[in-house]
Amino acid sequence: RKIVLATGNAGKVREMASLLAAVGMDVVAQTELGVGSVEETGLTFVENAIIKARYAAKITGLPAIADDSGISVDYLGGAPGIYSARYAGQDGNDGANMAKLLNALDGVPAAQRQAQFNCVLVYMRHESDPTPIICHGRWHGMIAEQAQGDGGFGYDPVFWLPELNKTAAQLRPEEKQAISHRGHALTLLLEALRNG
Ligand code: ITT
Repeated sequence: RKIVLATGNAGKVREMASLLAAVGMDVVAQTELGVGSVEETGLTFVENAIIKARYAAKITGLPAIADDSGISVDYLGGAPGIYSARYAGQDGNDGANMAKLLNALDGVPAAQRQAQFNCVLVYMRHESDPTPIICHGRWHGMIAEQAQGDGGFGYDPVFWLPELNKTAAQLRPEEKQAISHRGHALTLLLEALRNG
């Protein structure tokens, strides 16, 4: 049975679809089924992921997996967090978002540039599933002084990994998957689906 990936973000689809297909899941992106975006009115990653999964399940009649994620910067009190996609305006422009973030940290020393990515994945069997599966992954790093690398998506070029001396955008897809917030959340989700 098909499962709809409840995201309009091509980067997320790339990172999730192949792994899910590899374990035999028949996944299809919501855009291929004509599902548009829904307003994310929640105050947490969990609430927004549920809103998106529920909406896609309702429109398609299929089980749905949604991803709500973002980057939280210590120096900014956790911003942009759930507002990461809209940090520099409604259109979710990666370049503008990164430019705004680098600007907000201009002159801030390395020791105060800690950040983390969070990813919440929600699996809903149907629109009114009362017990959605909720998985959370986290990834610690720092905000780079400038963007580097062209892999990944979103904020990856400014997410600096001191122990690897690289940004997330300088990792190969399988390297990112092994350590990222989304990779961790996906591992947990697959485990939960296997057990239940
Ligand atoms: P959907 O809601 O359709 O899934 P979206 O891009 O609007 O797409 P979010 O509301 O969850 O998704 O926003 C996620 C934000 O966090 C967005 O700015 C992404 O670029 C960023 N982000 C999430 N995971 C990331 C990753 O692995 N690398 C870089 N940036 C990431």
